[in-house]
Amino acid sequence: KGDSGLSEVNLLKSKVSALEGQLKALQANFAKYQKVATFPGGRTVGNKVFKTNGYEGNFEDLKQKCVQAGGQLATPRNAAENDAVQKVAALYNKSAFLGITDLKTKGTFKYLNDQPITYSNWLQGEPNNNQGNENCVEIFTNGKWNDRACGEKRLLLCEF
Ligand code: 293
Ligand code: CA
Repeated sequence: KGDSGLSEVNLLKSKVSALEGQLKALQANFAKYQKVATFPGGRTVGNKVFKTNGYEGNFEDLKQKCVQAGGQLATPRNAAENDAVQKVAALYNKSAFLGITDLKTKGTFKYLNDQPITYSNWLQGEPNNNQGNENCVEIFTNGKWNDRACGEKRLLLCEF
């Protein structure tokens, strides 16, 4: 099995070489589509893409539109993600609704998967549940958060 072992190694070498070429081409093409995805109203943080299309609607409308597109409402889970969402909102000079509410557990804000939030960036004095009717969260163009009535219209900003 000396000879057949060698040719098997050579076969594998050529297959690895072909895969290396395919991977390089795929990486270049992926880099191109990352640019497409983020121009002009998008930002990436790691593998997450945040994107708006400029549409405005109430919370339920925006939530549905993100899911329809294969994503969900933007849900910044750390300062880097919050910065990215802030930059997209600032591009349009509009506040956006986040994927966070206290609709099910009044007073405790949770992600749309019902887990309690582990990162927040509330403006001083927020959340204040103004008029007892603020169960959604808007992010201002400065990146700070405010609880706001879910029926208000805000910028669509999804994550993928
Ligand atoms: C009140 C007091 C304001 C505050 C506002 C928002 C509404 O009107 O200072 O900016 O509530 O919290 O969401
Ligand atoms: Ca508020």
